[in-house]
Amino acid sequence: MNRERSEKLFTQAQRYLPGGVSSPVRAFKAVGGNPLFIRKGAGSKIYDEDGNQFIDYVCSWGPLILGHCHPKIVAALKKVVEQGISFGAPTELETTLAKAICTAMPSIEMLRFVSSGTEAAMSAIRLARAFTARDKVVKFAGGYHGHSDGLLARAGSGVATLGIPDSAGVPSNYTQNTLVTPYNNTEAVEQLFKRYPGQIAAIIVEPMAANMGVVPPQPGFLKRLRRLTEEFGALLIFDEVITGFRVAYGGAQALYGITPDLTCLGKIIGGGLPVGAYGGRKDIMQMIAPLGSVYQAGTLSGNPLAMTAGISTLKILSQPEVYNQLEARSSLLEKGIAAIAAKAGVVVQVPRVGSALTVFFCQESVLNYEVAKRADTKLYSKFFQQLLSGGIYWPPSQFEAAFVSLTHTTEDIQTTVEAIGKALKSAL
Ligand code: HOZ
Repeated sequence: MNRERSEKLFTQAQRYLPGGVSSPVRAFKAVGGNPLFIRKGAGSKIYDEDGNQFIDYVCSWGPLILGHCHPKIVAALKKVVEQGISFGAPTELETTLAKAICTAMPSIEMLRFVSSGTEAAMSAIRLARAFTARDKVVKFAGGYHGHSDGLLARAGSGVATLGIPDSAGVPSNYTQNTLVTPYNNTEAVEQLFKRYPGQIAAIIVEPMAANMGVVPPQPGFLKRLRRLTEEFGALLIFDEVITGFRVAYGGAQALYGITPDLTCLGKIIGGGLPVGAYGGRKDIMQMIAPLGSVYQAGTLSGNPLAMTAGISTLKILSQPEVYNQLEARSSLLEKGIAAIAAKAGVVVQVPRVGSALTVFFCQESVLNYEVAKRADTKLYSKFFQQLLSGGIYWPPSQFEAAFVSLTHTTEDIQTTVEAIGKALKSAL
C-alpha cells in the first residue's frame, strides 16, 4: 500500500502541530506506524491522500452514525451556510434541536448547548456542585469525561491509550475532590458515600463505558447508582457523549431504563460538527446563568451549522427500523469476529452494545479498566496494522470503540470479517 503522500504530510504537520495531530489518539502512537492523512469520505468508506480506500469503523470517533457525507446532511448544511455561519445570537435552530433531544430523552427537561463533550461534562459538574453545595465527585477508573482538569484522573480514551495515569499540568488540588473507583462495582461506590457523608455532589458515569474500549454495565449497576445517589442526596450524571443516539434513539438511559438527573451529550447530536450539550431536570438547569448563578458561556455555542447537522441527523435517526438495521449489521460483525477468531485459535472478547464494539485479546470478560488493561495490547497493535493494510480503518487504540454506521453494508461487514481472519493469522 502506497503511503508516500501521508508520510510526507505527516513530516510537514509535525513541524507545526505537536505530534503532527490535533488530538492524540489519531497519531497512531499506541499501535505504531504513522497516521494516514484522509482526503475524503463517502458512506462507509474513507480515502487517504494516496488514494487508498478503507472501510471506516472510527466514524470520526462516533458522530458519523449516518456515514460520511450523507446527502441530506450535506444539502442542509449547504443551505444554511449561505444564510450565515454564526451570529452569537439566538436562532430558531437551537430550539428545534433542543426540542428533539428533550423529546427523545425525557429526563432532559432543559439543556444548554456547548461546543464539545469536554465542555458539557465540565459544566455539568459545576452545576451539580452548585445545586448540592458539595464539592466531591465520583468517577470511574477508565471513564473519560473530556480533558478538564478535575476529570483527568485515571481517565480512559487518549489518556489510557498513551498510558498517562494523571495528566501533567493538573495541580493536585484540582483533582482532590475527584474520587475514582472501579466501574461495575457498586460496593466501592457505597463505601465512598459512607466515607464522605454529605460531601459527594454527583456520580458521573458513562452508562456504557466506551473509553476503555466498550465495557457494558453489569445488570443492576446503573440501578444501584441511581438508588445510592438518591439515598445520599447526590446527583446522577450520565455522560452520554458517545452513547446518546448511538445505542438507542433515547440513549443508554432509554436502553437500560434509568433516569439520570443530568446528561452530557456530544458527537451524534452535532452530526459531525463540533457540539456538546448538557441538560436534565428543570429545577437544576434553572441555576444556569442568565437564570441563575452558575456561569457558563460560549461564543460558538448553538451555532447554526452544528444545529442544522444535528437536526437533520436526528430526523433520520427517528425513523423506524434505523436502530434495528444498525443492530443487525453490528451483530453480524460481532458474531463474524468471534467465529473467525475461534477458527484462527485466538481467544477474543467482543463486548458490544448496539453499533459500538471493541475487540479485546484476553481470556476474561472485560468488566472494568483493570481487566481492560490486562488485554494483549501488543497483539491489538499488530491486528490494527494488518487490518489497515487490508483496507479496514479500525480504532488505533485498544481503549476506544469501533462504530458501525447506517451505511455499512452486509458486504462491508463480510469483507471486514475476512480481513480480520487474515489479520489474526498474520498477527499471531
Ligand atoms: N478522545 C476522543 C475519542 N474518544 C477523540 C480522539 C481523536 O479525535 O483523536
